[in-house]
Amino acid sequence: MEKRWWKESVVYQIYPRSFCDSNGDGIGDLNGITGKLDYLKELGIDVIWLSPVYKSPNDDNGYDISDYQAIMDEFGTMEDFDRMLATAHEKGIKIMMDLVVNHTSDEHKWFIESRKSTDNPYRDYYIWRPAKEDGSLPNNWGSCFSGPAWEYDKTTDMYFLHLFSKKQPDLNWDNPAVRQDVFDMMNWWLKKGVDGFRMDVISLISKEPGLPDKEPGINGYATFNVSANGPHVHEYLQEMRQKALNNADTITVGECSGVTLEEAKKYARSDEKELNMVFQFEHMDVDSDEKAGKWTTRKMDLRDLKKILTRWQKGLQDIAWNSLYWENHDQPRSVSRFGNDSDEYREISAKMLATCIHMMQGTPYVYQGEELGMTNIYFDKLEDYRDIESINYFEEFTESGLMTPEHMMKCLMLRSRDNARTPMQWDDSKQAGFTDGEPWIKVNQNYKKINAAQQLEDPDSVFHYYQKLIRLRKEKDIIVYGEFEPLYREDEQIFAYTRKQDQEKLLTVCNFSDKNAEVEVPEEFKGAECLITNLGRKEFEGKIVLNPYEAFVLYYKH
Ligand code: TEU
Ligand code: CA
Repeated sequence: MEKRWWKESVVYQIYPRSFCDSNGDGIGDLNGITGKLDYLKELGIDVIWLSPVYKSPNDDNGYDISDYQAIMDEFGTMEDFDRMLATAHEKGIKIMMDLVVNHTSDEHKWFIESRKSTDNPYRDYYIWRPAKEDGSLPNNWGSCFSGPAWEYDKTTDMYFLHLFSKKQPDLNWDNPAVRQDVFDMMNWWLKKGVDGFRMDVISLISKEPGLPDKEPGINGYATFNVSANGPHVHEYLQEMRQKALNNADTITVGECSGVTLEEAKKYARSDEKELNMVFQFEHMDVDSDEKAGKWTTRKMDLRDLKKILTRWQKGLQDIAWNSLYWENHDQPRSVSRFGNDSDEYREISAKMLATCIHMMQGTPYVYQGEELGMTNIYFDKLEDYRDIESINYFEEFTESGLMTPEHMMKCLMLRSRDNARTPMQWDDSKQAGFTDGEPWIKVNQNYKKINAAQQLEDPDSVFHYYQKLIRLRKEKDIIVYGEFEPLYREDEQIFAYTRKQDQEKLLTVCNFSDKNAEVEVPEEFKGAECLITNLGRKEFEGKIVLNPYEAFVLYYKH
């Protein structure tokens, strides 16, 4: 397998609004990030994925961009950005930008022009359609944030497409001028010295010709994923590779909603004609409901999770490259979702989850606070929520009678994106050391117990466990490149697998349950060395009984 630095790296995602506020306005900012680079250096990560910092009216917290070449007022200035980039580089940390080009803000100058008249030069930068003959919407597609994906604009008596909020009109990638403008913008950032891009919903950029109606979901609209993996998406990404990405040594990951294994082999094929890797979502849907999607209180069945991750591990082996993640700014906290956030098991289960994901094949991503075992916030009042998705769906589902307010509130508590967006917990001072002012979203009240300062002091903390996993990756090539093979596929409590490469092998065993679990350590690991474990076990031979959420990794060299 080809060796690549981006395969050997660990990426850390920063959601700037919630990371660190340097000036007391309650909103995290670029200078706040610069001040915490030593913390990240200490953790040992190689690359930062920076969620959007561009100029934005913040309808969707920066994922609605009104100027790709300017910094959001609340986050600072371009000089602040340049200083952050230079300081990161001095410390050997790379910066990966969030490229949000499926859509812009409706306040972007292209859209302001586009909506003026049907013959404006920017008209075809977006997707405009008249109503159907009977006066109904152009098609039945829905927005990811509830309601239809079409917004009426009276100036030209037409609708524009928005797969996300109505302040996020979709760009028309079939227009070569759009593509060229995007590539020019990417080159401008590459010239500045950024090291790559995480590409927001890049799987959605090529829309099916004719924009046909699709199977409707629970609220009567087809999901935004109907636009995934469209007819020209690979062609456009290959063009992007040639016209922009090849101008630098980049790391790229496509956020690919609706991606299948077969499609991922095209996006992330090892011939490097498109992207280095993709974020797939199958394991994020493991606790979804067939009809209501994420808005459910369902718990996952471990066997489903194993089946999904095993399929991706084996399916991409030697063909393409995986990204590995439990969390990001769109998902609830993993320790609350896949582990156990009770006082008794929070730390142990956070370490178990970290072991499980970091020992697989692929590039691991750590989302801010995950390395502390930060938990869901479980807001129980709508007014505490800030996320457009949570607020819109609460209104739509309860007003239409699809769900009772009580049930919908329970779903939000478990699934809202705001669970991951509460401020980073730096220390036990007021507002968790995130800000001197009033934070834009409430701080989780468990910050006195769960915070970075305390964990930096404690050699057994979740932080130091992540640090060790990251260090091990630098010491043992097999953690990056070894071939994956699952064990005990039908076991309902244990996720175990091996990695093999030449004379070396690894065994990872994780108990995902709050009960003891019996496991037989394979003969071939007799006498193996333990690389890491979350409960201090010393004996690893034959039949052993694992404690709740126990995990360990054995290493053997012939
Ligand atoms: O997310 C798009 C996406 O497919 C989802 O992760 C989606 O937001 C989630 O499933 C809803 O529950 C990206 C960004 O990561 C997200 O923050 C933006 O809101 C969205 O695109 C629009 O830019
Ligand atoms: Ca600030």
